Amino acid sequence: MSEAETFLPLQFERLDDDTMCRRALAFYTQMRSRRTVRDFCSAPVPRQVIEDALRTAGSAPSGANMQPWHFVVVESARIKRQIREAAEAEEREFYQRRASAEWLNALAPLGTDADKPFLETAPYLIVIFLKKFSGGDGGERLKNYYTSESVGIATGMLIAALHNAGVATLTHTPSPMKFLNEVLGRPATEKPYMILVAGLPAEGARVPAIDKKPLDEIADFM
Ligand code: IYR
Repeated sequence: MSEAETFLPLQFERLDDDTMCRRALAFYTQMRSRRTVRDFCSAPVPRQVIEDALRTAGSAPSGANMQPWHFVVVESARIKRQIREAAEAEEREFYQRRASAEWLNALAPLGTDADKPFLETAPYLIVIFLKKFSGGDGGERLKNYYTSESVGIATGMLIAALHNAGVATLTHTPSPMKFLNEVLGRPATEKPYMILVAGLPAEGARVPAIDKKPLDEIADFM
């Protein structure tokens, strides 16, 4: 049997129904308290928290287990400034020219604009790259599969892990994001997927009065 075909017994904790229900509700209660934060303070967060949250992200399922993600954690004030400058240049283009009226309308309740001070104030910018290819053992290129699904799942798990640890996040996607390859020295086979801004909210931070749809609007049972 080749190494690829080695199987091990599954480690699985069988829960009774009561425990399942209790844990599902407890997790939902915890997760629904998450809000996207746009106003960060510069208070530090232990590096260990970020490392363990990234381990959680790295445990996500992925197409053919290719794990088509790479995370660059930016703590350097100099690099954060470079990212802010490049991102704000793209955002000014977006808000002044590229965005349709319909898009700007949809964004209005969020109160966003081209100024992105959080790119410098937050202690961490976690830049997530999507890897179209993986390096094979012999230096050859291996194609990855379902990359956007895989990286989306890993990113969701990262957000949940950080929230669970008391870290606020903002999913930020300046468009286009190509500048991140250059600033962070990542190869052209990697596509910038998102900047996850992570840290603690500023004192008195406010969030838009928006809500999530109820279950009966987002799900059907047949
Ligand atoms: N990237 C821009 C615009 C933006 C777009 C969407 I869709 C949002 O949900 C939020 C913002 C910005 O960051 O301002």
